[in-house]
Amino acid sequence: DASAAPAQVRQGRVSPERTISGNAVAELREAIVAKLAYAIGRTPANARERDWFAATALALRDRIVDACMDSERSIPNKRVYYLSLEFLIGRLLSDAMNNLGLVETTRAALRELGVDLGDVEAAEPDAALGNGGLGRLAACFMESMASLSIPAIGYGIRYDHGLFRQSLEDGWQKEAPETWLAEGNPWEFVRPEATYSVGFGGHVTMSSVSEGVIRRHWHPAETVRAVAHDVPVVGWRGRHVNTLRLWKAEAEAPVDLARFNGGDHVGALAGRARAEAISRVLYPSDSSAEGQELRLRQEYFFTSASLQDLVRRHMAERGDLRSLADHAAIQLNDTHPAIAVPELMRLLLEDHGLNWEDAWHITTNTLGYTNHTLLPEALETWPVELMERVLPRHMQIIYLINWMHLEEQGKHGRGNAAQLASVSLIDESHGKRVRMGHLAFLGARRVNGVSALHTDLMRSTVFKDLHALDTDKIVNKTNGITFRRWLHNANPELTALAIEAVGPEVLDTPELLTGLADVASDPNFQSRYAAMRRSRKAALANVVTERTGIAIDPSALFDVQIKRIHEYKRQLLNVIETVALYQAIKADPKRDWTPRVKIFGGKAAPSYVQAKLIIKLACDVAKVVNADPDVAGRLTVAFLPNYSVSLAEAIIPAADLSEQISTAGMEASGTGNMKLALNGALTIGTLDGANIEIRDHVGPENIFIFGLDAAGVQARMAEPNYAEAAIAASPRLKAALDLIESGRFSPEEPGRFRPIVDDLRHNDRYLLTVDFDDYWRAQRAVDAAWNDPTAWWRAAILNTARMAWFSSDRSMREYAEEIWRVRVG
Ligand code: B1H
Repeated sequence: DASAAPAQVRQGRVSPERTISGNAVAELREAIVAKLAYAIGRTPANARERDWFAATALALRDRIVDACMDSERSIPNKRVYYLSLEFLIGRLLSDAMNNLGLVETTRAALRELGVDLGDVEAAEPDAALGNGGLGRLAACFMESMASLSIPAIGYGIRYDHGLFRQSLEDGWQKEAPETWLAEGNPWEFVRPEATYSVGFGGHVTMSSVSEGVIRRHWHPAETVRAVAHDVPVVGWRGRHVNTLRLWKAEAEAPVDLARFNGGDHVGALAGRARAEAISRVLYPSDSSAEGQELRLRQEYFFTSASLQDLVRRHMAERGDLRSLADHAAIQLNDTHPAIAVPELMRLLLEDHGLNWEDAWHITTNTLGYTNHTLLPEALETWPVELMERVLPRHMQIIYLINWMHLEEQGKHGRGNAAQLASVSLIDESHGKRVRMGHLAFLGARRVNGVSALHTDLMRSTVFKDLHALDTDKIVNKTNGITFRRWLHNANPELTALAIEAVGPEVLDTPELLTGLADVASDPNFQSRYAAMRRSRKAALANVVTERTGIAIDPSALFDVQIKRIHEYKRQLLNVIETVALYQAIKADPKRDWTPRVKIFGGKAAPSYVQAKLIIKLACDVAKVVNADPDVAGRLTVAFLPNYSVSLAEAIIPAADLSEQISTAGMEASGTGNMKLALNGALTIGTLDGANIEIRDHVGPENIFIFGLDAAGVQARMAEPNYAEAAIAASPRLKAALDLIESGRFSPEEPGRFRPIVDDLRHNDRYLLTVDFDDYWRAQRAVDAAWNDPTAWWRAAILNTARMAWFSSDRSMREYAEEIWRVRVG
């Protein structure tokens, strides 16, 4: 009910602007029209939405540049360098407007031109330079560092093609290239003066400098140019601006003139294609390591360019690399930039003439490493043979680091073969491979996990023996999310309610959200909170119908699972529960079933056959369920194609129930869980990753926990035939599996889902069968809770009230203090 909503809501967004001045509106309007004319070459009469977007972005970028000049007036004492192969930043316009306090000014300026701000925002392509949580975390951290005035530069790759576009053709995932740069990028500045050469291949020679000192020199066979493209990141209230510096790969020479003149006109371009391939496309796998040479080239390319850039900056500012650790903190986002360890050593040893001890001291006091997963298939290792061919000098340095590291073990009496094998940088169990996690661990001063449970598991499993060598090294830094995007921008109505209840200071101090607890039982506040949700659900229902043709009822419970499709995340558990619920409703159609809409969204890695089959199953189940009059109005299923950051912004405020149902011990943290709980969805989840900390904050009575915990999972996995036993003990599960196996959902191909059911019966690595009954129980508890609206909305409001700790501002303060030792603000 919009009439109950406060003024800001009807305008669509909250911003820190107290008043909009007519002058400011006129100025911005003129600026936009000028950009449209002189930067884009259009008139208001013939401009498309995309042109208005570009003109608006360029006009706002000018304001950011003004703020930037202020940020850069003095040299900061210490900078953070955040190296990440992924930055899943999504759209930037609403971030920029909101943080500059120019939302309403921009809206008014465009309105005077007859243009709707919402349409302009929708014309911005998502910058999908990441796969999922890891890349989105990097984007949230960049925004928080800018908002906290932590001087920082993010370094990554400017992929021509970000994460693929997903379509569903008869329920099968199809991938198409993503083309976010097709019409240019108005946010970026090309910096040709910041260009570096990055070498590959070749050989290493030696020379003796003076008595006893041998120096080694790398002669790469090939070099590629890395050209900086800067995207400004403006913080809250425009107080500070940082830079996201993305590298584009270019050939040293556009054509091979010798070959060209020899008549080989096509061959003359081969080198260029090979060089430019490095920044062509994002690898689309999430939580599994891609062992291809091009991937290694990407990793080294952006790491080397970034280190060269920061070393050059340090030399210009300080003149002596010995003080690097005092003025630079380099954070490695997972092992993807772990080659930074030998690369920084190489730069210090070869380009700057330091000795080994000094270089190692500087390296290990400058680097930090964040681990994001313990799944074996995601732990990066590179064959020694490949490393020797692509990065021969780095391989030598890695061997030397390893030699010294293992000698040290011997000195401390930890010399037994098994211990040495487990801490060695080289895994010799299936061909020689370099363990990038171990390399990053040794090279870093601090190593962190991303939730309390995950950090404990790092200490007790994958890094157990390394941890024993230095028990202070591993620390926990639970992930966070930026509230500016995931609450204020994505859910202006909820933000307006919060402002009304606890005051506008909540925009700066999320801890004030706890004040909502006082009104959690207030019927008036509850009804407005419910009205907020209802309007978001109506909006999402339109999106679902537009994109899938499926009609959904906004008064039903919206049950949402949005994330990459992966077996450990157990979308299949949710689908099987859907099938069981379908059977239960059909068996007893007269009962007052709680109306539910199950919404799925997420991409599968293109080569992940089983994950794609799970998508197909969800779509086939949806087709049968949605067409069955027996369940109409009680159960509807929709798979929304092409899940993305901007789609998440539409789904999250509309969710009643958040599915966080990974096998305990496998989801390092999760961050979608935080976004949904902050927006007042109740969580149904396992004791995994940050779910545990979410439960601790919102209270066990305001979350639905089920299933084995991580220790229980470990124990059960050791038992023989646990899946068989679980299925035999659960008639409901058995019936659901039998129905799927019978071909009921795939009559045109009855055996289609055999591989899924067979795997569950005989393998079930993710203990879906074991957790099924308790999941069913928890889902029925959700049904019952939904039927008590007063209790439901109270729990939802308490979720919003108690999620403040999950702000990425808190995460960044913790990193700043305990890992980077850099001042905030
Ligand atoms: C996470 C990845 C990841 N963990 C390999 N690991 C990749 C691994 O392209 N690759 O090779 C890409 C991504 N991503 C996620 O990080 C965790 O699964 C989440 O639980 C966590 O919330 C997120 C941020 O820490």
